[in-house]
Amino acid sequence: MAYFNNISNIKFEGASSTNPFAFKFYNPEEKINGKTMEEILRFGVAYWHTFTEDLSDPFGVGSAIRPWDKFQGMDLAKARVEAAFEFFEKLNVPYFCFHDVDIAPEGSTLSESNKNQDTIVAMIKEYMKDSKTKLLWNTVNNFTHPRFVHGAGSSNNADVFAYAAAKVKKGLEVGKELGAESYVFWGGREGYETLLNTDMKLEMDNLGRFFHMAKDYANEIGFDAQFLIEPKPKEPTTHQYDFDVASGFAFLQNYDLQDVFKFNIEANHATLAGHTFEHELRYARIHGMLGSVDANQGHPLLGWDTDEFPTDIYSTTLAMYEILKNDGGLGRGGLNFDAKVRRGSFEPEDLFHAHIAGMDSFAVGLKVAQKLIDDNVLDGLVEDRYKSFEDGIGLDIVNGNTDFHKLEEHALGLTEIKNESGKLERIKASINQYLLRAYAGE
Ligand code: XLS
Ligand code: NI
Ligand code: NI
Repeated sequence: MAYFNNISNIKFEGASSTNPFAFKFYNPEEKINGKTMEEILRFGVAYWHTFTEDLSDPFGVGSAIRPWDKFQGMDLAKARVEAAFEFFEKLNVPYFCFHDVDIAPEGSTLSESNKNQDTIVAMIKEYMKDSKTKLLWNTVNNFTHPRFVHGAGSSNNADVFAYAAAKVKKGLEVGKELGAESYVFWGGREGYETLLNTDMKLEMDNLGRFFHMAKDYANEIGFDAQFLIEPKPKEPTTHQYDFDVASGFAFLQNYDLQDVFKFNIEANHATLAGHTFEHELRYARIHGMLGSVDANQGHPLLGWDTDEFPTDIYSTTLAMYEILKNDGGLGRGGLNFDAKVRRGSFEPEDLFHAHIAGMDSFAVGLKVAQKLIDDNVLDGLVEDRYKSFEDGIGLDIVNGNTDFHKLEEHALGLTEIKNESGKLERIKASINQYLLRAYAGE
């Protein structure tokens, strides 16, 4: 059965196209520095926001009109799979991502839930045979159901800890069955609401144990996906244990998990943590921990994780700059649109417009970032800014050939300290120039 009858395959038509159902900048075959856009950007569709989401918000019920909503239960789950693969094909997207509960309804027992999942996973596997779209990552939802009210891997209740582990065990099996590139742990309720009733040390230790057992099981079944932690500072808890990349990295090192995990970095989580998207990408990149990206954006006037589709090309440019600079690019990760259409964009075709907007925005970002790198726009300035570490006392510092005695001696000998301009406005003007040149097709 077809669900998007009025929409045909989305093609690249170029910057001057007026067709709302065409890519203006994302040309999957176009090569950038020897690799195609499709290979570099590795776009993924988030199953939950696209096929399961009803667009409700804390003040309003769902508004989404979805042609598959006439079904219920397992029939609905099956209809969503049909719709999903039609959507993937029409959008020509290489990847998708899901949580266990996005694809199949939870049963009244764990074994019933597993059985429901088995049915849908088998169906997805069949569809994947005739589709180019592969599984970027899967995960399990250990946060929505009331049993997770006090957390999952960091719950005070050992039964809940066990239940969460059983769900992840199944998630790892499903990931292996469908050939997932990565496996995500988003700590939905891994944090606390108040310290007044919380044993923080035990909760964090347990979380560490949880991750080790997950890795052991993945090894046991031969599931070699890249494990990813997705930091978020708050929501739904007041404080999440994987607050941002820096605290997540400290956690991983404390529990000797730094070689097992990388980070899945979400733009909107970065801004909720008081960082820019590119800060989080840079922090992960310089530590060899950049694994994948949840591509979205927050609203500058709202404090909530609004998960908007990314359309800010300034931000996508700086993000792509970090990604291109990352050793191996996105590796086994990708750009997963963990993004939902606005509540007012409730028509099925809005799902296409939203993805086209996001894909075009990252394509622009990719092209501009590559130019900034090719023309040495930022690197040259940065290198120049740190040139004092290339010889003399600076080189001694960098090589570890100095100590406080020698540094004091150097300082005492200084008659004048000269700083130079950081040239921020010049840099920003250059970025604007490169963005506008991209529009002009230069
Ligand atoms: C929620 C998270 C979630 C993860 C997957 O804020 O972004 O959607 O990406 O569980
Ligand atoms: Ni996310
Ligand atoms: Ni999020």
